[in-house]
Amino acid sequence: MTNPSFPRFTVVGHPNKGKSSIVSTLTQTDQIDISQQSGTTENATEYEIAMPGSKVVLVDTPGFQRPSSALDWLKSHVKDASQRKSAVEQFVASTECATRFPDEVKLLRPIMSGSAIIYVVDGSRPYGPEYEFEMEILRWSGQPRMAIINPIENSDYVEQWQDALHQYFNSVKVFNPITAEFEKQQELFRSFAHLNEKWQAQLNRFCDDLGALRQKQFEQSVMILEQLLKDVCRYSVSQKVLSKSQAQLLSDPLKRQYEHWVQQREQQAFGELLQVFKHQTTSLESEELMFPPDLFDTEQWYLWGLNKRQLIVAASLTGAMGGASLDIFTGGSTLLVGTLGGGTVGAASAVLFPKKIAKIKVKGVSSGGWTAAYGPIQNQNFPYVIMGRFIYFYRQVCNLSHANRKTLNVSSQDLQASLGSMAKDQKKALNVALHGLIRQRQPKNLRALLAEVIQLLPEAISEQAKT
Ligand SMILES: Nc1nc2c(ncn2[C@@H]2O[C@H](COP(=O)(O)OP(=O)(O)O)[C@@H](O)[C@H]2O)c(=O)[nH]1
Ligand SMILES: [Mg+2]
Repeated sequence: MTNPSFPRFTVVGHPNKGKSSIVSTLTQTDQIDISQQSGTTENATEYEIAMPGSKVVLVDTPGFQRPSSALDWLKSHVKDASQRKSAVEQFVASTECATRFPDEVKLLRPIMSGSAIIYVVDGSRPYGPEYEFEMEILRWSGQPRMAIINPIENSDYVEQWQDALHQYFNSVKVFNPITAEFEKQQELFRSFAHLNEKWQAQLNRFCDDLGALRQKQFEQSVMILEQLLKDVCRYSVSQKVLSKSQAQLLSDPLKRQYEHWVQQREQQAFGELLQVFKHQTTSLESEELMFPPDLFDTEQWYLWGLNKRQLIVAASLTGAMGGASLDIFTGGSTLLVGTLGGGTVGAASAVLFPKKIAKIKVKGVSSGGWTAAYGPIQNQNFPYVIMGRFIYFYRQVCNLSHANRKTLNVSSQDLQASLGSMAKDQKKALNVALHGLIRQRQPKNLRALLAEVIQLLPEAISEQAKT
């Protein structure tokens, strides 16, 4: 049994009101069964949320099944209000009740051993007197209690519920476990702190720990992206053969091998990200986690990375095209870059976007024989594409509640607008760093820049990802 001095909350209510969903979201685990099937949760189960300096326990329970008869039993065992709490204790200990009211006994047991109560209702369904039996039983327990209104389909009856619930509960909150983002979850824990004074300090500490964990998850995500970019920008594949003509034949197979590796490497990064956020059941192997558009369809790349004009502007800021060619495109003035004509864009893109992502290189080896090599990458947009796709996925993962069991996808997302909104200095620094990767350098400020870019992207992406 968990030490009762830790804050403990038992989540109770009618079946199918989202109790398990709330526990899943708050404990940040997707290992809890959630289903439309009534009776999915059969036993009271404890879930610990252990932080470096604090711990909270949530108890998921089966729903009330026979609250009206259970209340009758309780009423028949008291003479006056002073005996109510001990009647509930008797109820929990009684073998007769364990047979007649197994669900009620299971859900009341952790409450009577010292846990606070979280009562869950559905704000999209009307209030009705049938809920009063269970609320009355909970009141009899004498334990600190709050109610959560879960607006499952809509908020139509939230106000009506609030009026009723306030008569039975110290505190009433609206909370949707499927859509609640991190801040909402943290806020809910903060409101738990007011339920029981002796837990207040621990719960505040716990909320601070949650914030620290979140920050750590962010930093780990940035590191995963940084490593991904470094790896894909430096990757190349080669093979030794005997003759030049054999080497030339290797162009296609090497290219395929190269592309496959990059795709796998990207998937690996997505998998690492899911782990950081403890999404264990979201499988990367699933069909839905394919990543269209094909990474190597250059036309599609512009959707992910920068468009041609943005790349030219970025390149001109960094001198990536070399002084001479830049003069041709801009008439010698970077001020003109913003007003590039179509022809100039075309000419510049020939420099910036070699037809192939990478080139096949065939070389004679001094010790005899030939090598054919494919890679590393040459296309300037490549790191932007990798970055854009990763951030899109990151946004979904970090905002995905653990009760939300939908399959994640990466769909075509226009990142141009958001990258375009970066300050000029930032844009330039980022481009220098990414260009450095292509030139096989190790830019020192890359991680800091990526952290800025990840934070900069608009909420629009997470909004879109929610639906
Ligand atoms: N759309 C939506 N569905 C929800 C929400 N909360 C729960 N559900 C769904 O309602 C069903 C019952 O949820 P569950 O957590 O198992 O309820 P419990 O029986 O009270 O534990 C599941 O299919 C959930 O996916 C919510 O806030 N929004
Ligand atoms: Mg359940």
